[in-house]
Amino acid sequence: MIWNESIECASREEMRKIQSERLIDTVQRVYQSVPAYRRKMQEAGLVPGDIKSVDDLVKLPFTTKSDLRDNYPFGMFTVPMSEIVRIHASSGTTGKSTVVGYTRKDLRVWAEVVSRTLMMAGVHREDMVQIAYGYGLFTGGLGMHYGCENIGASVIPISGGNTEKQLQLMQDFGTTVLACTPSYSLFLAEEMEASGIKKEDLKLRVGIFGAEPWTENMRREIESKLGIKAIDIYGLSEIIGPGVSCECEFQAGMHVNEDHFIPEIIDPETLKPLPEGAVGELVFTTVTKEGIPLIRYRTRDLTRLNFEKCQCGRTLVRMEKCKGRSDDMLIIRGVNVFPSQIESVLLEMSETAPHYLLIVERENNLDILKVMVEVQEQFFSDEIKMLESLRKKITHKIQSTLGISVEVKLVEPRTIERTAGKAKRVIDNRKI
Ligand code: DLL
Repeated sequence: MIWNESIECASREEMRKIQSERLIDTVQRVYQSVPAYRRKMQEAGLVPGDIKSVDDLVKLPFTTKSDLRDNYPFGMFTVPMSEIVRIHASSGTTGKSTVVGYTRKDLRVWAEVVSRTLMMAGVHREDMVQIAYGYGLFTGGLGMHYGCENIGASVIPISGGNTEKQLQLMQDFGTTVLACTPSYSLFLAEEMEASGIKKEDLKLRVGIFGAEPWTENMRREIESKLGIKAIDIYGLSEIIGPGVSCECEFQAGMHVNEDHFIPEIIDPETLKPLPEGAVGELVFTTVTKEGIPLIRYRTRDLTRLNFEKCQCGRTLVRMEKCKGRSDDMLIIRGVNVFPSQIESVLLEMSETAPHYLLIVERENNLDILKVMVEVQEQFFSDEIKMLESLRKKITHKIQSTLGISVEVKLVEPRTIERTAGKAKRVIDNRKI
């Protein structure tokens, strides 16, 4: 089943026409209402009239996370706050989060694109969908929620965590669709095994997994342990949240909802567009968003595009599974973490040196973040009590900045390796 056949199966010419009309309108709107965009376009010697079709997209300047930080919190919004009905946020590179706002129409578009992705995954109104993505500032929970309601499926808005209850409701309510991060689905599978629940005891059929990178090997493991079809869903808060793209039942790349979000692939070094099929950094331009439209937003995710028609009948361009990032962002238990966030916490404290090492492990399918921190000479003491209270203080500060738990280990001054070149701050031991 296809949710919106005329769009999802449109010819390339039809799609380009829709994109061009919407792009022209978006560029006009951002130029008029957002000083930051007007300035950037003026610097590039552009006026909105120069953008006549999608072919002119490449003329426009890029937008990055730092533009959002510089205009924190609402400076990139194109409408007055009275039009904004929802706010979400994700991690910024330092202390300030990346904030996005939605108008009523934006929420309708979001429900529409998530509805399409659910149908791609083979979900329908008879399904019972357990949403174990976090609800709150993170876009995962609420984003999936309204899409599910829109197609008429029954939603269990359980949010993340509380594993015992997840398993209980899965059995009692007969959950058929599980939506969560792929690593959490494996954790659930392991807990099932430990508590003697067999996959045959459940009615699970489909999993909609995203918000973090995962491999084909992980897919095979999840599919066999839970007895389901595991579907990859992609999105980012800046563009809308989940629902930017998703796999169909053929699991051969994620169909991008390109009538709303136009993708491009660029070389992250030269910033030049790459030829069709090449791997590079994914860039999106939103062409229907009202609250915070983004022009050529650099996602930092690396992938490639495939414009061939899919076996499912959809013509929406497909993006391959993400192959990594062009920056140092980590995703720990679905939460985006920038090493610079930890650095800024340490810089604020007099007891610590800004020398640290992050070690990421996956134990029982759960990500563990260990932070080794160097203590300043004058604060380093042999007294265990004092060091322990300092460790607790640092742990608390880092946890409240990142929003996830961390294990902090204090180390003696000058023990973290110094390098002449780029410091190696992260050791990621997860096999993903
Ligand atoms: O993670 C939105 C989302 C929620 C997507 C639920 C899918 C399901 P952010 O917190 O802003 O938004 O993080 C966005 O997460 O730039 C990617 O690096 C990564 N990411 C998201 N989906 C995938 C995926 C949500 N399927 C960042 N594969 C993005 C790999 C993903 N990475």
